[in-house]
Amino acid sequence: MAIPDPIDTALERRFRRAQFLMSTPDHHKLPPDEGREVAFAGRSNAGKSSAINVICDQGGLARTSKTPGRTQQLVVFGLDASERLIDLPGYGYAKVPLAVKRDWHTLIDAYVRERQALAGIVIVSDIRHALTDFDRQMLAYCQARQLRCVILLSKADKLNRGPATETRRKVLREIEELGVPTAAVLFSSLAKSGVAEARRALAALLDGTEI
Ligand SMILES: Nc1nc2c(ncn2[C@@H]2O[C@H](COP(=O)(O)OP(=O)(O)OP(=O)(O)O)[C@@H](O)[C@H]2O)c(=O)[nH]1
Ligand SMILES: [Mg+2]
Repeated sequence: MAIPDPIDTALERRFRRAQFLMSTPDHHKLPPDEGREVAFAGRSNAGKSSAINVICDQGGLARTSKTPGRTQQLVVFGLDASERLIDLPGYGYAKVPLAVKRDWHTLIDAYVRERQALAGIVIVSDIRHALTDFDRQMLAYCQARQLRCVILLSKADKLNRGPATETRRKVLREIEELGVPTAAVLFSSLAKSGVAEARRALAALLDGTEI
């Protein structure tokens, strides 16, 4: 068996500490806007909540569901007193009433535009559909706010290695022109692949180190 890298072991410990803090439909009710946080954004059903659970090695931490539209508020997990992960509602879910969809979009937009503690965005994008127009919109926000970004190409278990690697290359090529510092990770919550790489990229967002 391979000996785990000490950096990865330390990061596993860091993310395992995640605890549910609160959820709110109002970004003004979040914990005080200080410290650092990283938010998980992406299309409904892309696998945001599942990714948080695998990265934090806690099956039931964030609620997941087969049907899109599970996460409906800003859900906050604390890693320690000054570091948080935020699970955002999914974008683009067709089946909720238009008024509700508008509320979610307004919530996400306001949070991403105003939150000072936001240290970076994780865009979770189903590798079979990456990038979506929503993902591009999030990247535009990152560009406007000079936020760094990690793209988790999720459900990588659904593609063979070759096409998965090609998608990653294509995504990075597209983003290059935006000038947003970005990492792209082939990730599967199901197969638990890309987890150590995802933790390293997230830690870099939180720590302000190179991604
Ligand atoms: N095959 C496969 N399925 C996955 C993976 N990650 C998530 N899923 C499935 O995709 C569905 C949606 O997962 P969630 O984590 O709830 O997705 P979400 O992005 O949080 O969805 P919303 O909260 O509705 O926006 C669930 O049925 C998961 O089991 C993965 O890596 N591989
Ligand atoms: Mg969710």
